[in-house]
Amino acid sequence: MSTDAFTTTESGAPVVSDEHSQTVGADGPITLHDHYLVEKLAQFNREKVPERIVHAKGGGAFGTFVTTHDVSAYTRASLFQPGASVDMLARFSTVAGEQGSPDTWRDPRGFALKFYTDEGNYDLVGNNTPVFFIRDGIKFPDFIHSQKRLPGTHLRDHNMQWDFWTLSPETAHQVTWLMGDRGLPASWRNMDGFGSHTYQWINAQGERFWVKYHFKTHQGIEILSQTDADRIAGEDADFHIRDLSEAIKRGDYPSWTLSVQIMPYADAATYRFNPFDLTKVWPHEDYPLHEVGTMTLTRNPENYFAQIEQATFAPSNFVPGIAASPDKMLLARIFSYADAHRYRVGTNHAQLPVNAATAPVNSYSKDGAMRHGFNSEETPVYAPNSHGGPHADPARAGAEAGWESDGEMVRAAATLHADDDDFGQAGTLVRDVMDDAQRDRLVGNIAGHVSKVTDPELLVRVLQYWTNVDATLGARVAAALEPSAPGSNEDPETVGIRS
Ligand code: HDE
Repeated sequence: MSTDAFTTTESGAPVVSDEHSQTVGADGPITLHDHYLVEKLAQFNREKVPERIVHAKGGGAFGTFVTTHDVSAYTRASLFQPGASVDMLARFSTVAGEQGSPDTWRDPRGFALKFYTDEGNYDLVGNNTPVFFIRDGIKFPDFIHSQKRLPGTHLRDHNMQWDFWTLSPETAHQVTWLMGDRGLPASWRNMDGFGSHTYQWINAQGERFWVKYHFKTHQGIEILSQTDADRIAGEDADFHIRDLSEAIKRGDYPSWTLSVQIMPYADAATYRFNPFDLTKVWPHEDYPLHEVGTMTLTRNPENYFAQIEQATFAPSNFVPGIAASPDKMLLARIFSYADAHRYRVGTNHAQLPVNAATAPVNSYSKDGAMRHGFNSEETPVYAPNSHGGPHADPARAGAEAGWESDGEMVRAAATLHADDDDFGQAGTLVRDVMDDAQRDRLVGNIAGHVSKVTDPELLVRVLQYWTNVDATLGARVAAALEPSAPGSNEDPETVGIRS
C-alpha cells in the first residue's frame, strides 16, 4: 500500500486523527458530534452476520470446472456440455461446530459448490459422504439439536447424540461413515465430495434421468487418527483453512474428478432400493460411474467475510437441464437455504459479488435492504406488460422438470423397495467396503465416542444399534467398552496416517 494512503470516514472524508477522540480541552468530555469515533464504535458492533446454524466453521476457494466428457445425452445444462469451462466457488465446512470450533472435530464435511454458468448460478451443496443421517427434513432441526448443546449446561452431550441416533435407526448408515475414516479427513483436499441426493438431469430432447454426483479427489484420501485430530484441535483450530489456503498459495492446486451415476427414469419405480432415500447409496455395480469433468481450485478469497462468510449456496439454484427429485430431504432443503440466506445475509444476498450470477438477471423483484443493482427505468416493474419487459421463455428454461405423482395427502414413510431397510447398507459398508484396519479404527472410534455415554439403558440400545449393523461389530464394540478391555477408552494408534 502506498505510503500516502490516508484514513477516511466510511463516507470517504479524510480524518484528523486515528489516535484521539474529540474532547473539550485535552482533558474534557468527548463531544457527541465526534461522528468518526461514533462511526468506528458503531461499525465495530455490527461486524458480524449471524453464523450459519449448521456448517458455521468453514473455508473455501475459487476455481474452475471443465467438462471433459460428453454427457450431453443426459443433460442439456450448458456447464456440462463437452469442453465447457465455468468459474466456481467451493466452501468446505464441519457441521455441528460453531464458527470458532476446530476444523478437525469428527463430523461430516460440507462440500458446497457454486458454478457461475451462462444459464445462471448452479449450486450443488453436498457433503464428503454419499448419504445423510435422516430421510425426512422434518427431523432435521431435532437431529441438529441433538448434536449441539444441552439447553441448560450449554454443553454437547453424547447421551443426547446417541439417544437420537438409536431412536432413529435410519441414521445407521451415515453414523457408520461418520465413525469411520471419512469422519476425520486429513484435509479438505484429501476427501471426496458427493451431491448425496438423487437429482434429475434432462437432455435437450426433454428426456429425464436420475443422477448421483461423485467428486473423487486427485490428492488421495488421507485421514487423521482420533488421537491426532484431538491433538491438532488443541494446536490449530484452523488446520484445514490453513492447509487449503497455503496449498493454493504455493500453487499446489487441489482438484477433483466429477463422475455421475445415471439411472434411467423408469428404473426408479422398481429399483431394489428407494432411489430417492438419502440414507442409501446406489451400488456402483448397479449404476456405474460416468466421468464428466474436473474441478480445480486455484484462487484464495481476498476477503474471507465478503466472499466466504457471506457466500450463499442454495439447492434451489438449478439451471436448465438439472432439477429436483422426489427426495424429501432435497425438497425441504430447496425451501430452507434461500430462507436462511434472506435471514442471515439479507434479502438481496444474491446481489453480493460472490453470489451474483454472471448470467444476466432479468427479474421483476425490486428494492429491499441494500439493493444496489436495478433494471433500466424503461423496464416495467410488472409482468405481463406491453412495454417489452422480460417474459418467461419455456424453451430456454426447459421442460418444467417434474415427475408423476398422485394419491391422498398423507404423512408417512416413503415406499419401501425390495432391499430397503435401515441397517443393510451400513452392514455392507462395514463387511464389504472397509478393510481390517478401517474396521479396527471404526471399533476404536465408536468405543471412544460411546464411552462418554452415561445412561446404562441407552448403552444397551447403542450396542443393539451396532449389532443391527453387523453382529461382529456389535460384539467388538461391546468388548472394547469393557472397562478391562486393553486401551478400551484409548483411541486407536496412529496407523500410518499423515498427522
Ligand atoms: Fe444443510 N443447511 N440442511 N445439509 N448444509 C445449511 O444453510 C438444511 C443437509 C449443507 O457452505 C444451512 O446457509 C436442511 C444435507 C452444507 O454455506 C441451512 C436440511 C446436506 C451447508 C441448512 C439440511 C447438507 C449447509 C445453514 C434437511 C448434504 C453449508 C446455513 C432437509 C447433502 C453451505 C445456511 C455453505 C447449510 C438447512 C440437510 C449440506 C440451515 C433443512 C442432507 C454443505 O439452510
